[in-house]
Amino acid sequence: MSTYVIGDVQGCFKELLKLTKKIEFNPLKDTLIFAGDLVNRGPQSLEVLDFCLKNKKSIKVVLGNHDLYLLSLINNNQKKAKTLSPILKSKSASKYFNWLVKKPMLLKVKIKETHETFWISHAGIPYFWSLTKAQKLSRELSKSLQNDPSFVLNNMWGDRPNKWNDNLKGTKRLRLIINCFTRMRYLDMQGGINLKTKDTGPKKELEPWFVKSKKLLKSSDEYIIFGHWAALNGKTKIKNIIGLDTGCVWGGKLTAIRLEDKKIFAVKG
Ligand SMILES: [Mn+2]
Repeated sequence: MSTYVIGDVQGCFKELLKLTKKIEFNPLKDTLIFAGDLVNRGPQSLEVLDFCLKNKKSIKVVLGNHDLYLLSLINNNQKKAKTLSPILKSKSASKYFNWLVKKPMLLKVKIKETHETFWISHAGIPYFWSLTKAQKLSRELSKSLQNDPSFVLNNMWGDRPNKWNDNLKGTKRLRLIINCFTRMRYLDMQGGINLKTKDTGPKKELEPWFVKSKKLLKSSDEYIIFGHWAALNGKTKIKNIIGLDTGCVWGGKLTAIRLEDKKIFAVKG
């Protein structure tokens, strides 16, 4: 019985199969947790979703920005969008929608054997929330997404506001929650999230979100795991904050971590 977290698959179905072979995934015993961005850009997004639905009892997912994009396209009945078109045109589009729309922004996973706790979200957890607050906000967002998907999916676009405040309401609130969980990479000097910059070269006025988020982890038994930021190639230089996006869709690797012993498994993209 093992629990694996897998980085951004982005429609790379062949690599996903190779990886599940490498870890000897047994759907009757093991759990796969996807760190978001199952779909888009890669060639076989539909096959990735079919794999997930086929094994849904042993699969957990947190939503990534590309997954939300897919939900918005299905919700608006759009049929064409480059690599997502086969899903949009499929008779099962609503089946994929109904499965994905129930997925959380954040997962908390406790491993019995080691007494370790892993907080998993696609982009990370910003320093201005506590872990408990992040969990509450993830639940709040999921509730809105399920009660009124059109409202959430049609109002999530945009980079503002970029600073948290407990009094935020309506679309501003849901947009910032979504952006923190699914798009965040850097913080600016005012402590807001900066959504423009991707590369990891030296920055004068920006710092990676995880530098400040170290303080959220109160013991060495707690970890944050995220995907989304391929340019990091998994490196945060912070022991308890683990990046899993190793850019499979860009010719890098698809990476998994086994939570019981934190062993890393990877296959070439
Ligand atoms: Mn992403």
